[in-house]
Amino acid sequence: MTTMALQVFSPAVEERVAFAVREGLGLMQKRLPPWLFYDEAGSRLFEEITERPEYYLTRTERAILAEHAQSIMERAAQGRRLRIVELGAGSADKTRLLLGAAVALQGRVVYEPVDVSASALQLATERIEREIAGVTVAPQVKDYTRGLELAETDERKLVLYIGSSIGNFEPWEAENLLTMVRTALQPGDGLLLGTDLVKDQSILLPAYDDAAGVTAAFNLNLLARLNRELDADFDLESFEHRALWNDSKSRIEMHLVSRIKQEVCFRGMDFEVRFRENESIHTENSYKYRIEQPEELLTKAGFAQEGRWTDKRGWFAVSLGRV
Ligand code: AVI
Repeated sequence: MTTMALQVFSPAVEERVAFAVREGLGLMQKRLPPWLFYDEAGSRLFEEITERPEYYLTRTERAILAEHAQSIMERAAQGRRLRIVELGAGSADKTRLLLGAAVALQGRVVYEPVDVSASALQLATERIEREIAGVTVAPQVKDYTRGLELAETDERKLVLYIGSSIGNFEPWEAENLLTMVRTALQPGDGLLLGTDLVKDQSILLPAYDDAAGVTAAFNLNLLARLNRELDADFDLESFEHRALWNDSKSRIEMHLVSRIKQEVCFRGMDFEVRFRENESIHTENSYKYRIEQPEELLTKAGFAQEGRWTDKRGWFAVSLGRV
């Protein structure tokens, strides 16, 4: 049995899922939080999304890191030895570029990925230790959104928060999260932040509604998770995936829309929910930033922006903030 399976069936996780359902599906605009996407199947589907041709984010950020990893590391280190912490490490794929650059700069590096998924961390640890000589992995199984504790070390810390995960938070939550990260750091430490930038809807929308239907499967998997974990009876065929661009909020929204009027029963928690035809559950926001906004966000959280790297098309930005 994998550690992920242990986590899914632990009472704490189940209670959190049940709480999110009761709270979110009782609202006028029904909502479910995006962390619910990431069970084992959902994490796999997300990895698949990142390989879809329409999902430009991962490719674009990877290209920025491939081109600038060395200067990013030099700028972050400023002559000191770095220790690299990554929030929400997942499969830690793009991180390898940065770790390679850190090893080239200082010979060896300690890498501390922080993630709620023990199985994802285990995979990342094995792969990185096997593939990059000079990296020592010190994984931390933790939900970083609920607090961050970092060991005091002589090294300068660089926290990686890449992949535009910050965009899945409301602006006020994003500011609180980065402020919390800053308070866990010492003066001189840094934060490397990846943010997706505003662009034409003709690019944005397909990224969240790919032709192969992987994003649709990712969204609908959330209902399959509730069926399994809370003994709900969602008929997945009677819901459809919808992605839309909310211009006034500068975000992509993902919804699950009920094709019919129906009632869904959560037998595991004595709870029922009614849906009108075309009524939606809002499952995710993905904020897209104007080029000046990452710096504003860093500043509000108490960092000074020290560097910014973008791709030629200006689709994605990687920013370095310093405490
Ligand atoms: C994890 N996060 C940055 C992704 C995004 O683009 O907002 C999640 C995602 N949702 C649909 N596709 C990818």
